[in-house]
Amino acid sequence: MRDQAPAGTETTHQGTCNHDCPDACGWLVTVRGGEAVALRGDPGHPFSRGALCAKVSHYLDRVHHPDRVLHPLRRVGPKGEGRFVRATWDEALADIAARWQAIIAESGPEALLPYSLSGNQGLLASASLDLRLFGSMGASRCRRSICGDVAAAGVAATQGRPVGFDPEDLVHSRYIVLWGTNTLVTNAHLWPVIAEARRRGARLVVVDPVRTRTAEQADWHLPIRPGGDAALAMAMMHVIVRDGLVDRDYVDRHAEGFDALAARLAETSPQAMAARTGLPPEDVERLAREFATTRPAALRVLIGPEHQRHGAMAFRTLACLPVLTGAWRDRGGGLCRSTGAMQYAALAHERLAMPEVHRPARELNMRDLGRDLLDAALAPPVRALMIWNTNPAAVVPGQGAIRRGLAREDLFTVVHDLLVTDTARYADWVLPATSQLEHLDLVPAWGHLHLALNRPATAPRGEAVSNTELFRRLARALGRTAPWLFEDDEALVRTALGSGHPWLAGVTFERLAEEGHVRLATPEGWRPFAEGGFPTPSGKAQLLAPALAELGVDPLPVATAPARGEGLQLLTPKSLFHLNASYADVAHHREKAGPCTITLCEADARRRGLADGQRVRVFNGGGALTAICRVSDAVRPGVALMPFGGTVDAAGARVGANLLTPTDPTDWGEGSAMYDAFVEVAPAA
Ligand SMILES: Nc1nc2c(c(=O)[nH]1)N[C@H]1C(S)=C(S)[C@@H](COP(=O)(O)OP(=O)(O)OC[C@H]3O[C@@H](n4cnc5c(=O)[nH]c(N)nc54)[C@H](O)[C@@H]3O)O[C@H]1N2
Ligand SMILES: Nc1nc2c(c(=O)[nH]1)N[C@H]1C(S)=C(S)[C@@H](COP(=O)(O)OP(=O)(O)OC[C@H]3O[C@@H](n4cnc5c(=O)[nH]c(N)nc54)[C@H](O)[C@@H]3O)O[C@H]1N2
Ligand SMILES: [Mo]
Repeated sequence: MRDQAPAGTETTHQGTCNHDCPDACGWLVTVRGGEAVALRGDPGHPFSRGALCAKVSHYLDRVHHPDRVLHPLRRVGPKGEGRFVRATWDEALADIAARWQAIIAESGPEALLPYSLSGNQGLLASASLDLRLFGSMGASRCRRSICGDVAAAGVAATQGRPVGFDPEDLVHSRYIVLWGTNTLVTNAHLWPVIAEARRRGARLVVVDPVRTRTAEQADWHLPIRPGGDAALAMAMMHVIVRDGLVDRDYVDRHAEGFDALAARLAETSPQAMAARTGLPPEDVERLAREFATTRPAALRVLIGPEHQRHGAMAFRTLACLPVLTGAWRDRGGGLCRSTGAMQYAALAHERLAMPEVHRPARELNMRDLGRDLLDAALAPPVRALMIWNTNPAAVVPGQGAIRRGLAREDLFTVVHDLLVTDTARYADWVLPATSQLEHLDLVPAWGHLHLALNRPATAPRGEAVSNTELFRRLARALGRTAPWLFEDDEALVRTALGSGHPWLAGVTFERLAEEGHVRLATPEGWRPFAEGGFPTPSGKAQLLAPALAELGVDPLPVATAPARGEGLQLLTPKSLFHLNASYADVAHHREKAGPCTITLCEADARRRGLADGQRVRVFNGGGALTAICRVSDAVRPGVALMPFGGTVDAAGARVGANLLTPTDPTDWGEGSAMYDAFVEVAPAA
């Protein structure tokens, strides 16, 4: 550790990015005199190979941010204003414990809502002592629903578990469809793998309503109508069945429900689906034939289409495609998605969570935070909120209601973060969190199979503490004594590694400390479903999924209709210079990201009398904000694009895209149909 190094000595430390991103990149940080002075990509990291993204290459600006929270802060001004004074940890912990205990005595433990997502996706930081502490208190549970749940639920309906093949195996693919994922922006370190596949002859297709940076680079872009994904997959399957391109041997042995599906597909020709897909039938014919006849053929997805009302059906239906064509037989063929489920399967995450000590408690969906905070009839009401690893005032749909809820005078809110976020501005207490340079953690990636150990490179700045240290301190302040609430970080890592899972064979704390990262030991040339073996009750892929009927969902895939609404459908996907709502607070980043924009096609702009560069008012029932209008054929008619992540609008008001997103649920999977937003755009007054 640099603390032991003589003054003036420069040391280099290996670490891993823990932002909520598939890439989980390796970095090297140079430390001089106890201060991190330079951070660069680790050329030895097998996936990120020395490259960092536009955000993390400036990570030290977050570490040394002039507004970094370095001490506990107690609110002095009104909620939302963001005025605080410094306090000690003892004062903060004593007050928090006393307030929680009083609330629990009056209203029961469910009146406390611990609320978190994966802002730090380290295993310790996101799913360890927090679950033990709040689970054993009987506090309300937070359903982390707004990222990936819907995609996973949809894929699992077809495959049993939402696993795909190793993304690095895309190098073997000869046909790659990036289906609703903007790889160059959201998963940039996969690009070299795709580029290598193309050098070896692969064709790259993008299915996205927007001509994204990724679509610009593809061989072929299909600008699908938002929400048209299930219809497109059904139309493709129609062609595949009609033209005899089904792998009958694979389907007969490894799938159930083919005849029922084939009967339904009679109705879903590319022509019949054209209004739903928004695509010319001849393009769909060609896509279907190319996908079915090129080997290996891969569908690459992350989450884009899940934020539509039929998001789960979209993923369920497109997971049927590689079953019909037998694409799973090939290395680099099948469905390629989040590797999170694989990493978690290998790690003893249940032993970190200790479900056996949890008391029964209600679950509140994070998507519904605004509604729940404002619901007087909720029994018990949410009276205390503990928030870490997320910034709901910026990232959760229905920003207006969330802020009204957070402003409730009778709500006691504690936020643990590195900066005073939009959410922290409403807190009674803001507690200082460590940066990724300052804590120990195990980082399971969801975009590749390398597991990393992140060791602290510097001491925590100020009085910052890691998430696990926060929960140990809270447990102590609450008078708890059970030893499992105080397990130290290294012991937690060792516990997580102790699953006995074959993919972790030979992986010890010592080895990880030495090497920094290891690849999960999946079998060489692993093809998850080459020989079937789907983890469903029958062991077969479920083209017909009886379990869905129990959820009130059609057990067969359905070519669901896109959402309809007044005005333009507003898509608010990820942007290059933001990591969700992080980095909006770093000044030069804000400049690079530029002001809040909304992009419309020429016809939609003309109809509203709008010109490129003009200041416009964007509004719907959720509220109104100011943006700069961009006119471009990169978006389809009827669609408006406002990248998500900024925390102020073009007039400087503290609002973002989620002011305009609805809180509607998805079909199943309990997620958020946040891209089913409809807005009007008019010249700004
Ligand atoms: N730079 C950057 N990288 C990030 C993040 C970030 O904020 N910034 N966030 C990280 C996180 S948390 C996640 S979950 C991943 C997400 O990674 P992705 O899933 O790749 O990203 P999204 O931007 O959510 O959506 C991808 C694409 O879906 C398209 N889309 C929207 N609706 C539809 C539809 O109905 N059908 C189809 N086919 N496409 C549709 C959008 O236009 C968008 O281009 O990115 C991670 N990486
Ligand atoms: N309109 C719209 N809304 C969206 C999306 C979209 O595409 N469009 N995407 C959705 C998706 S996929 C996601 S994942 C969510 C992301 O939503 P969030 O997870 O809330 O997004 P981040 O900005 O990554 O916020 C994480 C917060 O955690 C803090 N943090 C980082 N490390 C630590 C730590 O070690 N300890 C503590 N205590 N705090 C830490 C960061 O400083 C930051 O404030 O947003 C969702 N919302
Ligand atoms: Mo996400």
